[in-house]
Amino acid sequence: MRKFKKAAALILASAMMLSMAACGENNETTVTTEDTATVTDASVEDTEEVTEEVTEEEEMQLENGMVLIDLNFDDGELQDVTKYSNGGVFDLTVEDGEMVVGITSCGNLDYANQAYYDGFELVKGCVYTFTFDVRSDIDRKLEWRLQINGGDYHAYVGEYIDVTTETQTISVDFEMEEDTDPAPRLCFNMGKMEDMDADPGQHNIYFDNIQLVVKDVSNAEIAEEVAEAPLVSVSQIGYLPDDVKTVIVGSDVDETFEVVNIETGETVYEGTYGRAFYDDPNKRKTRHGDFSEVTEPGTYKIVSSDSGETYEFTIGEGIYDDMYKDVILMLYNQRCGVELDSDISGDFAHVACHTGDAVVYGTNETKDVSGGWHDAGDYGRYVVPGAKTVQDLLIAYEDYNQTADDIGIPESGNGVPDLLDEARYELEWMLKMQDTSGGVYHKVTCLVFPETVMPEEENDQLYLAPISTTATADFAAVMAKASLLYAEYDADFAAECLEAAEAAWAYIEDGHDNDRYKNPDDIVTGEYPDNYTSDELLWAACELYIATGKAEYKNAISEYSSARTGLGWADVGTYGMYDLIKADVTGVDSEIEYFKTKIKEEADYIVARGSDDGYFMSLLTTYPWGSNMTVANNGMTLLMQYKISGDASYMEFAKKQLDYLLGANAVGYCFVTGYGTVSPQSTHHRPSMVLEQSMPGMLVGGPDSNLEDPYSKAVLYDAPAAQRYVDNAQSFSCNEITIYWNSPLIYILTGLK
Ligand code: 9MR
Ligand code: ZN
Repeated sequence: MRKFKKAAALILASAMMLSMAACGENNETTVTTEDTATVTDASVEDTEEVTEEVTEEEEMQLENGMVLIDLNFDDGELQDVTKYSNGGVFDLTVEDGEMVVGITSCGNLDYANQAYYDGFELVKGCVYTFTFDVRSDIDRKLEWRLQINGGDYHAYVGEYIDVTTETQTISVDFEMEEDTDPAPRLCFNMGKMEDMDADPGQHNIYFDNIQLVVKDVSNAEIAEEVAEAPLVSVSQIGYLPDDVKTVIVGSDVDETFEVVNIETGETVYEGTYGRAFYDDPNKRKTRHGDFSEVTEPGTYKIVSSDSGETYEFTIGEGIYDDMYKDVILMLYNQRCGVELDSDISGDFAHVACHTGDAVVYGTNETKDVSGGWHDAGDYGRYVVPGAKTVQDLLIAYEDYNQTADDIGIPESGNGVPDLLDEARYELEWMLKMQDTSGGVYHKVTCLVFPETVMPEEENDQLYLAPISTTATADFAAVMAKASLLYAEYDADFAAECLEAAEAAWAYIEDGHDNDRYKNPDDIVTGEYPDNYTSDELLWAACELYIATGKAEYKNAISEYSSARTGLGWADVGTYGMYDLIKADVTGVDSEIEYFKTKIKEEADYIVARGSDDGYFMSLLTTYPWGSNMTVANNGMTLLMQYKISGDASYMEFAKKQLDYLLGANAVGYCFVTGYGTVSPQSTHHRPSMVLEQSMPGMLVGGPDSNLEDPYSKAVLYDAPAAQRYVDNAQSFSCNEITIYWNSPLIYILTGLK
């Protein structure tokens, strides 16, 4: 099996970044310097050779005297030094070959004014010299630090220093005592220092010749060999006996495979792979092998004659049962404003959080909006993604008659299906998020993201962010739908939902169809921005028409019928179209026909594109933040099309999307925590970070080809698109979790289990 030295690759990464910075090159393409290796990014067909070159380079790369940070500002550029303010006011410029921090206000925190720099590495055991020149218009303190860029942001090294009008050269030697960090952050904190009685007012601080140099590599610890993902993959959970079963190998070697029963050691099936084809998202050749003939329940692995073997998996009925409960209980564990029961949540139990009233942003008014689910690894509660999550639960219940009342939430056994009970927890909160005008507040969060603390320890003031069209329309849609589904269990609640839905619609119709959400300057939590609102309006109109039969909603359906399809938090059109098709209401025949063609087109595209992909994905080479949601949503579209058409081939392809999420992918992960042989351990989920164990049943975001956090930028820059995934809590764009990534998984599991 192909192995590589992680540290070596990382060291080379730093060197590459340095040389790219030197030649002003931002994109990650071929870098050739005289005495370093040549690493090609495009067409890495012969990976073996490239890997060896990287390994050979390792000792040569980390050597005494190597300059990792070199900021002299001589060319008038900030050289990627970035400004970050937390309540302070300042600007960052370069004048006369120096970096000038022009401070107007020091705010309230020592990091209220911060300048930072990323893009280097600190290797365990290595000794470094950190140097810079600094002076200031006034005598004051500042703090410099080289810190972990995530979690508790602790400093590896740093100090508070007194700066004066005289230029001083600060020079510190230090050894990196902690584990190698491929993506630390250098920062200068210039906010309110402890010894400041009053804000010192306008002043400048000047920096020059900021350098980090390798001083002594003799005790540097080169990381141990790390095995890459297996080249042969299947779902790590497994297959129902009658499933179509495919093994995927990322190689073009002409080889065969055997399905081996783990208990008996016997080979129960011998197979051959199909043709090899180039798989662009993984930059290598791929082959598929079919082992559907194996139907006998048991535990197996697949051994390929040349490329190694898969992890164990099971064939049998009920293989998803435990996971199914946990992915639903994940929502229970995200409940806010209530104590979590330790019998259900185990170590993740906690007392009620976020119980204080929220301030309506820009007013003195306060409001109780307790309840609902925490969105993700942060504790914000956002209406837009909450509505998607609720809808996924509602249609999982409706489409598959999923009336299970034994999932293990506190309401289990109350005679109401658990999917409805869990969804109601969010719906009750959403009702509180509606203003008396009918409009719905976009979200409730503190001004900034919380530190790495348990939810009850986030005690800053909560704010209700302004009303938005998307929140109001999404709210109208799920409330209208809820009014139908809850009627048989609680007529009063159903009536309340419908009234709220109609009030929300009326608010939009009243000339408020233009409330495009944007974070106010001082609220920096998740934005969920979306300028395109026709799909939200279509969804609301469809659900309201189904619930009431009123002409105004029918008219709105035709007005917005050309809206985009989609099942994300931003594109929601398919929800309305699908429900309208299912409800088969009168008066909208032509729209229903048109929506059928739209959903079919979408499903056919997923199948057509996915059939040419190594892992049956339709994403080509763009894996967005939360790509696992796209995959799960594609599974939903396919299951919807199966329901509409009765054509089982769509269901078969939906199962391929599930297989990918559970291990049939190029990175070798079952993306649901706690399940499969290899699942994410280090998730960007604050309770999991505090407790140093990942809560089970969470679907992580997955590969993000756009590298949207510093950690993934540092370690994945040379990985092909579909392999830009890293199991590290600092990588919030790969390894966070959300309620609306779990919910499409709940839907497809409900349909496929
Ligand atoms: O899921 C969201 C993703 O589609 C966006 O690209 C990203 C950046 O805007 O934000 C994601 O949502 C995050 C939200 O803003 C705050 N809570 C955590 C969410 C998941 O990372
Ligand atoms: Zn909370």
